[in-house]
Amino acid sequence: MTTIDTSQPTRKPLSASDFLAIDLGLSEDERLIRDTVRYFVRRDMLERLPEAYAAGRLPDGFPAAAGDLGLLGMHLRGYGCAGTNAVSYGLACMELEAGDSGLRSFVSVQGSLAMFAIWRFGSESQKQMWLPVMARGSAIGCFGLTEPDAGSDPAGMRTTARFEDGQWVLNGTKMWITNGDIADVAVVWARDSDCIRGFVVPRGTPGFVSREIQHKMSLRASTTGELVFDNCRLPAEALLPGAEGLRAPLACLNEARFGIAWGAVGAARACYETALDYAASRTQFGSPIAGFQLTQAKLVDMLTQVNNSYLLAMHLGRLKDAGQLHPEQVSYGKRHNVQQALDVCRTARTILGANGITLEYPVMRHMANLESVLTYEGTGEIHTLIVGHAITGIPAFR
Ligand code: TGC
Ligand code: FAD
Repeated sequence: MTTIDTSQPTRKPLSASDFLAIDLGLSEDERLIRDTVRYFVRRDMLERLPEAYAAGRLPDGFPAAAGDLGLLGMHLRGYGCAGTNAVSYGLACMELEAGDSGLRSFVSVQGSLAMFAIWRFGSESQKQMWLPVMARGSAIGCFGLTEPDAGSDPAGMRTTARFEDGQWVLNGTKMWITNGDIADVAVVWARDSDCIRGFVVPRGTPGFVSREIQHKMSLRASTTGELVFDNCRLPAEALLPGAEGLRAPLACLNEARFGIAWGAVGAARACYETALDYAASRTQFGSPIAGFQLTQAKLVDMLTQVNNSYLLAMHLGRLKDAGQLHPEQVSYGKRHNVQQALDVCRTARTILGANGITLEYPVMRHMANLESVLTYEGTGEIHTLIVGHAITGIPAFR
């Protein structure tokens, strides 16, 4: 007689989005964080994003709302930060970027770049002064590494720091700095006579001005600025005492690149889901376009790209939580997931036809955003070279 094994859990129905049921591997806490951020983005942000994008600014109130939700510096411990695991931080990035890359960018720069730099390399008094207010979103931070003539090659920076009469004197220009024009505090990297060092520069310091970069066609729901230092004098305590050499800012980039590998999955998923819905309701030649084989092939390719990228992000997150993640693996993830997301967005755009080019649907907005995401935090080419170096042992940057 055959017996039925009733101890097997009931199989969950197939999802058209999380097709591989990757979510089954989430802990209860991770799921709760994911659902909270997803709900926040859908309820409070989605409708406002096209307008904010058109106006070229972050949705009003986003920094404080992100602070209230505990998203700012959420993977850091102490000083008012939530202290979540890496997977939870990744899930939050994914849900934010399903809204807009600008939301995830804000959270990346605040938490993974500006706060992380202070948390990892700062003095106790710098941490006490800045981290709790930044975690609440009542002080905004930025991270100034790139310069007009030093982008992919930050070792070529020209901004200088001179120690004179007990003070640091900064001179130089930082370019393309997310939140640069609205930040209350800038973490700035400059070269002294020995090496590259980091400084904490409050807004309003004499000799420091910032201005917004206008007319961006990408990442418009995010503000980008230029920072100019003209004999900007800082007290000795403005130095990040633990940061010495280029490895310090690069360590911050590892954190933010990890979040981008996740965020790109969110943007891709949003475009895939939009295309799937659209294809089901749009009729041509007497049939929904979802019924055409060519459209189904596109949808299945997109589904595969979204699920494979999500699996990769999850794997990197589990490695990070186990203390096993290498920077080169982060490069692999950022490179792959951003490339795939761009491809998904472009395919989704074709399914929406002419409607795909409007702000009424999120596809073109995501596509334009991802052009910045492909370039910042290390271009696709630079991440190719980082992985190429790792597997061949031969650096090919110079
Ligand atoms: P290289 O000689 O390889 O390294 C210098 C020192 O740094 C160490 N190192 C790292 N440390 C931690 N994490 C990493 N990922 C590291 N990579 C290298 C290295 O071991 C060495 O240490 P030491 O002790 O021997 O001195 O440096 P290189 O000059 O040859 O450059 C290497 C390269 C090209 C990979 C690097 O410069 C690079 O990653 N370039 C890309 C620049 C970039 O990503 N910029 C991003 C700016 S911030 C931004 O875009 C924010 S946008 C955010 C948003 O809005 O979301
Ligand atoms: P370049 O370095 O001049 O590169 C131009 C092209 O040459 C790219 O295709 C690049 O891949 C290629 N290239 C360069 N070197 C090589 C090589 N060795 N081999 C092959 N190809 C190569 N920076 C910050 O510090 N803080 C921020 O908050 C920040 N926010 C940003 C926000 C936005 C919206 C954007 C667009 C950029 C932001 N950046 C920020 C700057 C960003 O990190 C740089 O744009 C990026 O590092 C690339 O530098 P670049 O634009 O000068 O390009």
